[in-house]
Amino acid sequence: MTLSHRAPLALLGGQPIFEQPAHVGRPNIANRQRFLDRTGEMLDRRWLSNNGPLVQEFERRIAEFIGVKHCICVCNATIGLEIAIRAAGLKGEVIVPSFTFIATAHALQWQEITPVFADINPATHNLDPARIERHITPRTTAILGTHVWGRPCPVESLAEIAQRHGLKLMFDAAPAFGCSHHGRMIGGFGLAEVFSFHATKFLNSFEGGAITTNDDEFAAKIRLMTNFGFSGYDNVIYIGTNGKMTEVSAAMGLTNLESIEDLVAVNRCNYEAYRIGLSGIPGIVLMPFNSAERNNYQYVVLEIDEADYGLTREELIRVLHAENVLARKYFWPGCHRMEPYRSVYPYAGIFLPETERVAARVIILPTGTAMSEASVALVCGILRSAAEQSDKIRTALSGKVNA
Ligand code: T4K
Repeated sequence: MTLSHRAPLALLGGQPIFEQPAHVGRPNIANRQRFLDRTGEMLDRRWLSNNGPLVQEFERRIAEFIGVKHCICVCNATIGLEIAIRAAGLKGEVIVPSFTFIATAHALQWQEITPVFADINPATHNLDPARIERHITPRTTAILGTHVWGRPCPVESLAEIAQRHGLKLMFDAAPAFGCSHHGRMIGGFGLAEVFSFHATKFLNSFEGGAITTNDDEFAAKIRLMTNFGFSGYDNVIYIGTNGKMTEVSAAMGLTNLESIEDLVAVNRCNYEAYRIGLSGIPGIVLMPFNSAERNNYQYVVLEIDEADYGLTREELIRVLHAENVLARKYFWPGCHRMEPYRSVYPYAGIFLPETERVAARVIILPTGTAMSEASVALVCGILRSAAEQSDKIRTALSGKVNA
């Protein structure tokens, strides 16, 4: 897979250090045989979707793992968010971070609810409670926080603000499966939380997600809304949609869930290798995780300070991509700079200085079972060489731009 980290950088005339692309979000596939056995049994049963036995088992296991009363699996987290938002009766305006995946905002706008973007705390990349109240208006109905990178939102402060203003509180927990906050697993906070099991998440069910809640009535409503609103044969009592998870997705999810500790261990090992390999490189800060909590370590997040590193984030991305390290810039440029929000609120950035600053500095590096400590060391070697040769790289890049 790899050549040598001593080879010249590809942008300076060398061969790419990685022969095959190293992706952010390469799927983890735990016990292949166990998955195939489950799938074979599923085919024998001829029960492929609509609340089948594998989905029921996956829901039970997730609820047990998190310690939450209800889990409803869905076909993806975006639909999960849409269902939870509709079931909660949100309307008008909902406060969300702009520093999140676009699905958080779109799930609201899709239902003609206005996402109102609030700024983040630059130290955590999560919503900053001190910057929320200025956005609350008579039309505000909820706060929808995202546990960015799987690091928990300031749940208590958000709950206090929500309660004081009579707002609902929900969480986009797409990246946070397997993470805890003050010793409690994420999934039980607010009215509901929504996880993603997309292929790129550390625990995947191909596509998929789950809505978790401790509210019995809310859970019952969500379950029906996920299946068109049907309450028994021939009786529809809500506007619903088709949010059902398939059996084959649940087979994958269950199989990966059985190996969750191994998957976390690999991510943790890679994270440690990055921490050691990046130490001492000026201008690079590796986002820390609180080791007193459970973390899934699925995102390796760097902030690049151009003045100290010698290259901008964009220049470094070009260096990495030339080496076949397909680092990403999540969540650049922020939801408020994407359509339709960019056109509707062209000046939203005035209220989002930290979002804009962080979004311009962040790089996400590959991890997961497709990476090894050795390949992580090579990525770190690239980052170190790039800093040492930043002048040459800038010259090479300006040549490419001018060519
Ligand atoms: N809220 C938050 C905070 C989220 O982060 C997300 C999803 C959601 C809500 C919505 O959840 P879902 O509705 O998706 O369940 C990816 C994922 O598609 C998306 O699920 C994820 N967040 C987001 C952070 O990342 P893209 O547009 O970056 O995906 P893409 O196609 O560029 O793939 C990422 C990398 O992974 C590429 O280098 C290719 C590689 N890859 C991808 C797939 C699917 C593979 O190697 N194998 C694969 O099978 O959004």
